[in-house]
Amino acid sequence: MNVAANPAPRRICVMGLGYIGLPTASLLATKGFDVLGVDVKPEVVTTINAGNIHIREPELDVLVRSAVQSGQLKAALRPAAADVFILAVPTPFKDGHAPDLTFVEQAARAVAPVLARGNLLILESTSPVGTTEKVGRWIAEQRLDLEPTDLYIAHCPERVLPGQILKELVANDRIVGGIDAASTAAAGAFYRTFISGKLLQTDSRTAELVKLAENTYRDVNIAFANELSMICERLNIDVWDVIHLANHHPRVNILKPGPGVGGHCIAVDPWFIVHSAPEEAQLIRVARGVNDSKPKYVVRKVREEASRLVEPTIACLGLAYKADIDDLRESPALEIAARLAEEGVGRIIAVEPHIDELPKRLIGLGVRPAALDQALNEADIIVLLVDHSDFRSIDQKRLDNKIVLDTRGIWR
Ligand code: SAJ
Repeated sequence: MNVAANPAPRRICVMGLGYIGLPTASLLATKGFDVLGVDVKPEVVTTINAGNIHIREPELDVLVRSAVQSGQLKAALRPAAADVFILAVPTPFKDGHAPDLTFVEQAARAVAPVLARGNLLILESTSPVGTTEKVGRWIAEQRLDLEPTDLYIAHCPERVLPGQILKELVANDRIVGGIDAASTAAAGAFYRTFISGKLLQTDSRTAELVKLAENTYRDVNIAFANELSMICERLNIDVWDVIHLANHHPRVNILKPGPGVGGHCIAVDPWFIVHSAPEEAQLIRVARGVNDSKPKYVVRKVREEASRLVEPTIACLGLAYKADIDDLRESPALEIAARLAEEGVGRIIAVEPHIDELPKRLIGLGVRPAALDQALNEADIIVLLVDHSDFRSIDQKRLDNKIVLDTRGIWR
């Protein structure tokens, strides 16, 4: 029998104050919980304790400021005793696309000394199947004084879309899977206190695979769209017409092609499935390959156009991994701009309205930052890489007499 869970948890400790941890910590703080947010980076802790934020996400600044001002949210470098612990740390991959669980292990081992009987520990990080059970084992190694049934351990994968995090944090349905039935119930009861979506209960291994399956489904669908775009190019057919018309079928929903798939989730998570079932995960691996090859394909297209001009100026519009955000992680747009510069395809200028400074890698390659207006004036070739709102709304007459490669289909 499990030791009784705290029926009214009050103190929450959130490990990791990134795109998931910070919104979660500040939301819980504004719901009246006493929240300690923990991050390994001192500058992140200082920024948050001053009521500021280190990432951009709509309305997050207001939420964090009010959470900190009310005294309900504090940031620190180390965890402290609490009723509920949430691990929201990155789960990247290492060489060979093998999952890197270093941050999860470090977070689990960091909380182990402060855990007490009846505590609930939730892993929100997207993780390979079996990770939640591993968290339990890492803690057991350090806390020989605790029985397995003294703690409640569950996976509740984050599912929020960057750009809409605060809305989706509350509104999305959540999957909760414990390492045993009591853990599932305890985690479910906790989330019910602050989400309005449905709570769907299962075990931890199923919850882990559900999350991976969601992102992989999207990756495979986008790979299909990307492959279709290359087929259309060969057949001289407009891919956007094909997808628009096909999607009028009641059971067809093809996603959009683009310059490739970026971000820290969709381009990463399918590898966790491939790594755990390499022989079976054939389609998933090929889809990853298709999406990863798209930036090179775009570079080749730009090179073909550039070869017809003498020293062309090429404007790359957008560097973020998707529209209306500042996140450059795994961004295909960034990769394309860098490759164009590396290969000396032309004089490269880059427009990214959501960042203040170009990444060092691009500066080192001689890429110059530009405002949109300036880029539209100076460029011979315009490569639209991100469908930011600022780019959608330009007067299309500005594109006359330019060579335009619109990888997102926004100017059709
Ligand atoms: N993309 C396309 N075509 C499309 C849709 C997206 O090329 O039709 C590209 C985007 O431009 C971007 C990449 O795919 O480069 C990923 O963008 P996204 O908006 O599909 O997803 P993320 O990575 O921002 O967030 C995803 C979401 N997962 C699903 O929609 C199934 C989100 O709900 C997850 O919480 C998040 O991953 C995560 O953290 O796992």
